[in-house]
Amino acid sequence: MTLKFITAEEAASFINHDDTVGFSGFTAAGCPKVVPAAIAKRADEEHKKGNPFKIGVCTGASTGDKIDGELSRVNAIKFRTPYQSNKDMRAALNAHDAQYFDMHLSELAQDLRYGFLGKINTVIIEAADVTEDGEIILTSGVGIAPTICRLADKIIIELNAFHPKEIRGMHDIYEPADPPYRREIPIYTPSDRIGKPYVKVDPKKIVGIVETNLPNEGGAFSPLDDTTMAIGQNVANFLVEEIKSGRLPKEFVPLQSGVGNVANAVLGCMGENPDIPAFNVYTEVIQDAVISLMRSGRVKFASGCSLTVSPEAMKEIYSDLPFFKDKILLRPQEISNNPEVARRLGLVAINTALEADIFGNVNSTHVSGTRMMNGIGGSGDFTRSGMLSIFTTPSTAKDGKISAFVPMVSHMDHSEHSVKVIITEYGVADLRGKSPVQRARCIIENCVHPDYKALLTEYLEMGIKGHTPQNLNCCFAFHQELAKSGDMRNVDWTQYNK
Ligand code: 0RQ
Repeated sequence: MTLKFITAEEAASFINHDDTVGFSGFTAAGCPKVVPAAIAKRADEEHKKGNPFKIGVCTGASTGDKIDGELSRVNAIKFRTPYQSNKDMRAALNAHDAQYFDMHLSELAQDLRYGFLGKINTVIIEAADVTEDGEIILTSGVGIAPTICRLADKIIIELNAFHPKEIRGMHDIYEPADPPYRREIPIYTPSDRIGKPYVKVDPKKIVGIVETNLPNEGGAFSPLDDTTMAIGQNVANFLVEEIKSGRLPKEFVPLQSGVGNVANAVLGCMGENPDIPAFNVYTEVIQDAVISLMRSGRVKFASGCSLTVSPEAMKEIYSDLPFFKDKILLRPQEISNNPEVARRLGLVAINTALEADIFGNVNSTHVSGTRMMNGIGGSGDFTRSGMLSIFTTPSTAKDGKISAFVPMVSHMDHSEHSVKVIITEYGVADLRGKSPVQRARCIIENCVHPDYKALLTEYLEMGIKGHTPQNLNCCFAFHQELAKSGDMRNVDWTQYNK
């Protein structure tokens, strides 16, 4: 079958109002770029003519600005799942212009197959290569691409020459069967290859190919500050002690680490620590630190869902593919984040909290309980299933006006039953085996900023009876005070405990 080349505008004409569109990619890595922009233009034109034009958007995780940014700025998103981190998308969903379903990333592909989220009409897939018999070589992110390619009626390919065809071999495409036929996922070490290097589709479904030559969106990391470095070092030192005491095996276990500056710094600090053996990574986003640690031999292998790296790191990988290709596997998020595999491999899972309460519950998503920040992403997949689940956070935000530790989280993503360790720039709270009151004392002593220690100790000592001494009159006083005076440090318990 001869494949047909079309323009981005022609591709956009296949998308109709009310469609659900699936996009390849995971973070900005592997996302299509020119067709989404053409859809946004089309939506804008339809709106100006007085016609409705809004679509559902399903992709692996967050996207580049070309999808979430451009589409939400023209109010063209009806429904969005499973994760986002774009400021305009965030504004749209907090204003209810778009309905957002914040979900565990490992579950999306199967929920689509089960039919829980309705039909996917068309998919737009960024590819490094495509053959006439329907073999698609993905680029730097896999996400849900294999599943949505199978489920959709129409496939549009963005063939992006920025990604070399020689990337073939870096992907491991595998889709489990659905119950009652599902078997174990046969991954026993992070480097186990279980699938194919390509996504195979019926070529008749490919309605057109749009040629591009564009790098991934998304930028470099901020320079490391003292707080980030201190958190990174506290994590590395804690893990060394865990190995020395025999609670972690001396060969170590694979590591999962979340996205962002803190996660990147943690990996960097672990790589530099001579008491931590060279390690494997089994994670969702492979960040810059992993690439430099591969060069120095400190990271042996990385399995992930995307190469969420700076443009410089991407260039380095593509200029030396023979070195990196046998050290990296990119898998669908159903596999990279799979709870069965995370539990089997015994991951150390390190993710970031927005806030935590003194009893060990973690909020990763909602500012002051109401405003969505990004979403739970993969943090729940790994926290619940890893061998050792760690949350990191700076002890304060906004110049100290916000404490990361509050009496009760204003929204809960990870409960006290899953959170094992919390680490800030001040130290480590090891919550394993502790009662709620013991956990609170441990967090206040080791993690809380000095400005908030007395306030939180007073809260704990109010004389409330019960296993978890939560004072229902004033458990949200920190948040109320922030709304009232703009500074949680101004809390006066007598004003709230009435
Ligand atoms: O605000 O952007 O205005 O400066 O929140 O905070 O400290 O820069 O941390 O960028 O690592 O984000 C939890 C959001 C942390 C992220 C979260 C303000 C703070 C700053 C960002 P500014 P930092 P990060 C892998 C795993 C959930 C998903 C996940 C996240 C901004 O890590 O989305 O883990 N995690 N996925 O000032 C009000 C508070 C605040 C606060 C911080 N308590 N109240 N604002 N801020 N604490 C990724 C994937 O799944 C793909």
